[in-house]
Amino acid sequence: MRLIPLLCIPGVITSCQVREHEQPNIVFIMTDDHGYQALSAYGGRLNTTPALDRIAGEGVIFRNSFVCNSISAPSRAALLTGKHSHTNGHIDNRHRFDSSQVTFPKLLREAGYQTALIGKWHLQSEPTGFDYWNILPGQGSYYNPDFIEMGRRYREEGYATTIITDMAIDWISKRDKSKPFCILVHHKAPHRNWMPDTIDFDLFDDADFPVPANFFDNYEGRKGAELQKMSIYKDMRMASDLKITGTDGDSISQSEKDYISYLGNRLGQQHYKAWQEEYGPLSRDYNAHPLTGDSLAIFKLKRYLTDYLRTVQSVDRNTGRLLDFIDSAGLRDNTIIVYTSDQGFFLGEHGWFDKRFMYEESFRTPLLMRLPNGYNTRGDISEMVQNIDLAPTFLELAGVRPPDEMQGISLVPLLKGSEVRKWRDALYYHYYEYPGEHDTRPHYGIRTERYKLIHFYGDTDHWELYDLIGDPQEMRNVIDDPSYDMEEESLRNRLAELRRSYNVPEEE
Ligand code: SGN
Ligand code: CA
Repeated sequence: MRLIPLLCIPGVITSCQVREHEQPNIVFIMTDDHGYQALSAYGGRLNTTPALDRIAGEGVIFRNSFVCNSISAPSRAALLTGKHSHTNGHIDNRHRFDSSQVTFPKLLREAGYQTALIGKWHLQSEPTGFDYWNILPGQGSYYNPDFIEMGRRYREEGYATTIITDMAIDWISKRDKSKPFCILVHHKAPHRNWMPDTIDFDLFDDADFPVPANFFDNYEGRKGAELQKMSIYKDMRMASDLKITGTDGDSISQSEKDYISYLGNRLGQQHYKAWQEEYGPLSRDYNAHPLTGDSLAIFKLKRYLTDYLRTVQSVDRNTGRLLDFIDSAGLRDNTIIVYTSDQGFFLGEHGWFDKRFMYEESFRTPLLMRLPNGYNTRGDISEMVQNIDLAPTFLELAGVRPPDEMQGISLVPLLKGSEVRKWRDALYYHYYEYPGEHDTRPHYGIRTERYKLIHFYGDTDHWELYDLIGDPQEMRNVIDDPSYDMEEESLRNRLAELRRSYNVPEEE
């Protein structure tokens, strides 16, 4: 454990062991596309995640945690910089991160931390601010993934989630023990195309997943929701997404050809055999009794959830392994464990997969923390927090004053259990990527505890207003309902104010 030297007066070393004077280690675990609905601590009924629940059970669970732009690279840039997308410049997945920017790993390093990044990065430019980095190129592969270790590209045998966890444990074991450390353990899972570890093939075989009440949503009165291509029924691919091959008969689609050749190149003999044994019979059964209409939609939903949740179980098991290692290495008391995802995900709500929207399932993201000694809070934290808050939080924990230019708010007062009289009462959100995969239209908006106002633009120009108390699933756009006129006006003003306070350019 390292103490901030200025606060240590020789001879009174015990006074330095007061919580505020320690620099805790930081283990920042992040997954890619893990919706809170698939994490049992959030009350989901789809699966059980004992290790992730353990973080919440021994620490805190943020019940109202959100992102500022629900897509991978922008979310990662916001996390590193503590800034909204328009400020850090990384507005969509196509950009290259300006790595000369101030980020929390750089500042931690200056404050004496040893820093490491392992796993998904997705920012195109090389990582900066890390003593050690080993990243998946682009989206990375589930099986036998390529890695780029400090500039050297090579292939690692095995399953990505397990490999990334092994690497994290290895780095922590071999670190310079005279310094505090911060490690980013960033998984690929459970990102599309949801390829489970072969050891998880028996999971969820007999599961009877509930079909979300709005699975057959017709998007009436919600143009933003109507304009997309992320329908499980229409847009999910039988072969690469659902692993059901041969449905095109003799005229095999290019997408199925690509999937088969990907498997051949990536899986290696042993995994390929297990893969065929798992999905061969499923494909044969399906082709013997092909489905159409609603039955096909529900078949696709269940097939999707089965593989998605299997990849989540591997994350859970590996996180358990990492937690056990941290505890057995004697690091428990002076280490903060943070678990989050780069954004939420649709698991059949509105008939969808993917994210991008400011609607609840993708706007929210799980956030769990197990706290080091001296931080007394346990259980639920209900304040609205956002991914831009993590950078200032990590800095304050390390005794570093977050730079004024960071737009997030440190969560430390919430973690200390101090009475927080005034917390933010509104969140700003902005999604930009268009045209792009899934066709989600660009939009920005404001969310308060009760309401959400969204402006969709681009080749559309319309507003949506939701009253989340009576309509948590966002099925009724009340923008034209006169009984909401007053709320609408006040939300429009508040949104304009928020945009001014975050210096959003007028034209965006
Ligand atoms: C891939 C996926 C998309 C997904 C994006 C962005 N298609 O392109 O479904 O929205 O990644 O995801 S796939 O067929 O190639 O799997 S993100 O999390 O990296 O932003
Ligand atoms: Ca993602």
